[in-house]
Amino acid sequence: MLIGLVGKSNTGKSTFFAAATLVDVEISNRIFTTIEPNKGVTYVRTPCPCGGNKCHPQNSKCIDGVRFVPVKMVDVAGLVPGAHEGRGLGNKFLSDIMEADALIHVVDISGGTDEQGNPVVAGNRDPKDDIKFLEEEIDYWILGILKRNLATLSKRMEATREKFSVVIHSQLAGLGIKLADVEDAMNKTEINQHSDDYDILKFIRALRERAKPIILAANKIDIPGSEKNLERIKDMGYELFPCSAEFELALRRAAEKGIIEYAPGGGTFRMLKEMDASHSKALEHVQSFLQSYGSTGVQGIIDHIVFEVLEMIVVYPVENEHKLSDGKGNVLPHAFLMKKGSTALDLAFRVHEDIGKKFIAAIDAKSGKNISSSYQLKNGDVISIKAAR
Ligand SMILES: Nc1nc2c(ncn2[C@@H]2O[C@H](COP(=O)(O)OP(=O)(O)OP(=O)(O)O)[C@@H](O)[C@H]2O)c(=O)[nH]1
Ligand SMILES: [Mg+2]
Repeated sequence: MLIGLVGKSNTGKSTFFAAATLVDVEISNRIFTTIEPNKGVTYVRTPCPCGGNKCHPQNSKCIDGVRFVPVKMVDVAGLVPGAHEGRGLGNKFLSDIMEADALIHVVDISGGTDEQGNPVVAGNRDPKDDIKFLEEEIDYWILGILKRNLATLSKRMEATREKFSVVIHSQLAGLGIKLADVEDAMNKTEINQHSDDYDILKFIRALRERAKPIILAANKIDIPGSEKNLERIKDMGYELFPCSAEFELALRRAAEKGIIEYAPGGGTFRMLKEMDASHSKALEHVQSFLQSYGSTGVQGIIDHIVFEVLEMIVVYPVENEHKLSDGKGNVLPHAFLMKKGSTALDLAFRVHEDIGKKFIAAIDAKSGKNISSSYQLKNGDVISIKAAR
């Protein structure tokens, strides 16, 4: 699972990335700070079936009964309108987010960056004007990829009698797009090998909406005036998720240094060490922000994209359904992210291909009941799979 951070330059993508992954990356108030992509690991939060009692995660973390499951994240260079015509850094680096399952479009909701990403006085730019261009740039980029070989592919199609959807799918294979996504978008828009750019773009839009969902992060909500912009743009029908990447980064770094106790996504923190006046004043400011907003919003956006938009659930395979452990006695060792609708058999294959092939039965460890191979997994299920030896 990979989440990509995209948007105009200077909106706070790298700050969001650093807050989410604690990877040290360059952050600055100038245009095109990031050129090469930053890659790291972030986590989604979900209640752990251990309920705060001792467990032994091997591929994730558990803090006080909250399981943090890893998800990859990539932060790329800023995109400017007209990138597909070569403006700014162009859109070649979009290939860095090619394999992302979903994208977070980071918008500067304070209106403090102009069209290109240069800093301006907050409120001087309408953030609404930054929302639409990104989808268009991504669509034109996909159009470029598709058209590059379309003529050759059409000939191949005539020769091999392959379906048009298969040909298109092979052309877009590097984008992590499934054949079912292509077929679905084709049914909605009816394109064929003779379609013009206008119709192909309609198809691409339908494809992108399904295969690369984008959610809008309204970043820099801590800056005065941002709230007004947020409400105004929400009233126009946009769904925006407010956040302050800067505050989340400050909290996570302070927690890392042992200055405060803070669980990512939490609504509060606890001071552990005395601080000088300016630092403790800054943290007081963050505390009062948390009191009004409930959280910085960063963790909530990551959780939303994985659980709601991508419809994933977390499932815990165990060997011993009584002790909820693996063969070595590790309690709840593995937490797997799986697509909603996955079955007990899918989980068996996920654990190991051999276990999938030799599947005999499965037990729902919470109820102790036998379940069939076609049982649809629920979020938080603890499942013991029995396979032939
Ligand atoms: N007030 C405030 N400032 C922020 C926030 N997030 C980022 N910033 C500031 O915005 C500026 C740009 O941040 P970056 O994270 O470097 O932005 P970027 O989108 O990665 O920029 P490029 O790499 O150039 O595309 C920096 O000065 C950050 O400190 C936030 O939530 N609140
Ligand atoms: Mg950056």
